[in-house]
Amino acid sequence: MLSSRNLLLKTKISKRKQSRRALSKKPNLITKKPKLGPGNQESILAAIPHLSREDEECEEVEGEGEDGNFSLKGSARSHSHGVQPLGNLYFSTSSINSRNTGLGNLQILTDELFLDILGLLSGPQLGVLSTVSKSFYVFCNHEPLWRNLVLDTCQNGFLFNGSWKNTFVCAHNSSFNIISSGIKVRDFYSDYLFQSWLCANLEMKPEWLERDNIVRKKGISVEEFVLKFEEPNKPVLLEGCLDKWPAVKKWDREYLVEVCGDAQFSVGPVHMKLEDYFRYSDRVREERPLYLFDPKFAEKVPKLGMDYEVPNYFAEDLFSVLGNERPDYRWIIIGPAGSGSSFHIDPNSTSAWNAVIRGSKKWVLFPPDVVPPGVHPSPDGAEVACPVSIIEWFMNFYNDTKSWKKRPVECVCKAGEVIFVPHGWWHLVINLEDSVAITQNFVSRRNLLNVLDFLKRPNASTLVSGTRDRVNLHDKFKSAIEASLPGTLDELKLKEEEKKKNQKVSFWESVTDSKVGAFKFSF
Ligand SMILES: O=C(O)CCC(=O)C(=O)O
Repeated sequence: MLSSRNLLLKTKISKRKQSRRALSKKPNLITKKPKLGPGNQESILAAIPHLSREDEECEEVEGEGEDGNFSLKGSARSHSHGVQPLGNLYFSTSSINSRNTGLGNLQILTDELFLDILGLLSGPQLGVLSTVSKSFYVFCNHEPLWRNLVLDTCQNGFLFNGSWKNTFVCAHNSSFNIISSGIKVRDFYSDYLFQSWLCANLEMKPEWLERDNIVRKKGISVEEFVLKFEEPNKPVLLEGCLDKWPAVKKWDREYLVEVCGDAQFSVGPVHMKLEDYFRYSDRVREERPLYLFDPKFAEKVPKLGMDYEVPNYFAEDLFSVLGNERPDYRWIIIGPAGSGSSFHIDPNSTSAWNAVIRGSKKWVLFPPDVVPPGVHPSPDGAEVACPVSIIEWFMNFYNDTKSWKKRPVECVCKAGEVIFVPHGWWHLVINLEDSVAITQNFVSRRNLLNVLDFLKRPNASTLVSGTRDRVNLHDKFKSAIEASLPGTLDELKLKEEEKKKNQKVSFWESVTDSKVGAFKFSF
C-alpha cells in the first residue's frame, strides 16, 4: 500500500482542444475534442515514481513538482488504472508500453481517435470490450466515455455513485453495485489519458491568481458607472452592492436544498434536483465538472428570485420590452472548485453582471479586439475551439499573456462582490471553491444599437441564442422598442453619429497643426 508520494513533474503538457459554441451561455456542452496536430503532441517528460502496482487501492498522492511547478490537490489519488505520462517510458527498465501490446494492430490509432471510436459504443459493448486485454480495459474504463453515456441516457438526472461507470451501471441495474475502484495496469503510458487525470487533480498555482488589475469601486453613483465603465465598455468590480440581498445571508447549502426541493435544474444536458447535484459535485474529481447553470431558476423556485435584486447600475434592461419572448437573461450558477466557464463572449452582444453569493471566482478578461491565446474562433464567430479544461488553459497559455501588449484584466471576485462584464469581452472563469452566483445579461441604451446590429447579422440563425425564434428576434425587438420608447432609436443614432464626427475631428487634430492648417510630422 502506498501512501503519500511526491510527484516529480517536468512537464510539457500536450495541448488538447475542444470545440464549443461560443456565444451560447452553456458552459457544459459535451463536444468532441478535435484531433491534435503534430505540434501539439509534445509528450510529457515526466519522472514520476511508478504508481502503477496491481492490487493497489487508491493511494493518495501528494506533493509538488520538484521545481515547484505543479501542485496536486491534497486529496489527489493516483490514476485509478495506473496510467502514466509517456515520458515515464524513458525511465522504465522494461521499455514496454502495455498500451501498444494490448491494442494489437489498433496501436497505430491515436488515443483520441481510439476513444472517439469507443464513444460510438453502448455501455454493455464497452464492458465486453474491456475484457479483451489490459489496454482495452484501460481505454474502455476511461471515465469521460461513461460520463457521456450517463448524460446521453439519463436525461432526467442521475445519482452519482463514486465514478461515472458505477453511476451508469447503477442507473441501469440498481441491484448491481461495483465497489472496486479498478485494476492498476503496469507500464501503461499515454499522455492523453494522463492529462485528463492531471487536470482533474491539479491545484491552481498561486501565480495564476496573484494578478489583480481590475478597477475596484465601492459606492459609486450610477452616473459615474455609466461614464467611466459602461460607456467606454470597461470591466469593473463593484464592492458592497449586495449588502442588502437576502441571498447573501440565507443561501447556504441546507437552505438551498430545502427551498429547491424537487425542482429540476439544468446541469449540462440533463436536469436534476439540487440535492442530487450536490451529491455529484461533492464526490466528483474530473477535469471539467458539470456546472449547474439554469436560466429558469426563478420561475422554478420563485423564492430564489425574491432573494436578490438587480443592482441599480444595471436597472435598465431593454430586452424586457419583449416580455416572455425575451431571450434567456438570468442564471443561477452553482459549481464545485475547478468548475467554471471556458473562454467565450456573452450571447447576443449583451453586457452582463455576475454576483458571487458563496465562494470565489478567478476571472480573466480580454477586450473584444484581442482573441485570447489558445482560443480559436471560427470565422463567423459561431464556434470556438479551446483547451478541454480551464486548468489546461492556465497550464499551457496563461504564461503567454505576460508578454502580450494587451494584457488581460484579471481578478478574484469574492462573495458579496459583483463584476461588470462589458459586451464583446472574452472571459474565462474558474471557481476556486464551491460557489453560488447569479448572473444577468442586459441591454441598456449604451448598448442597444450594437445589440440590434448583432441580431441582424446574416448568420443570425446560428449566432443568436437563448430563444427559439432566432431569425426574427431583431425585427421583434426593434418594433417593441419603437412602440415602448418612441424616438429612442433615432436619438441614439444621432448621438452615435455625433460621436463618430468628434472622433474624426480629434484624429484630424492629432495629425495636423490646427493653428497653421498643416500636417504634423514627427521623425
Ligand atoms: O462561471 C461563471 O460564473 C461565469 C459565467 C459566465 O461567464 C457567463 O455567464 O457568461
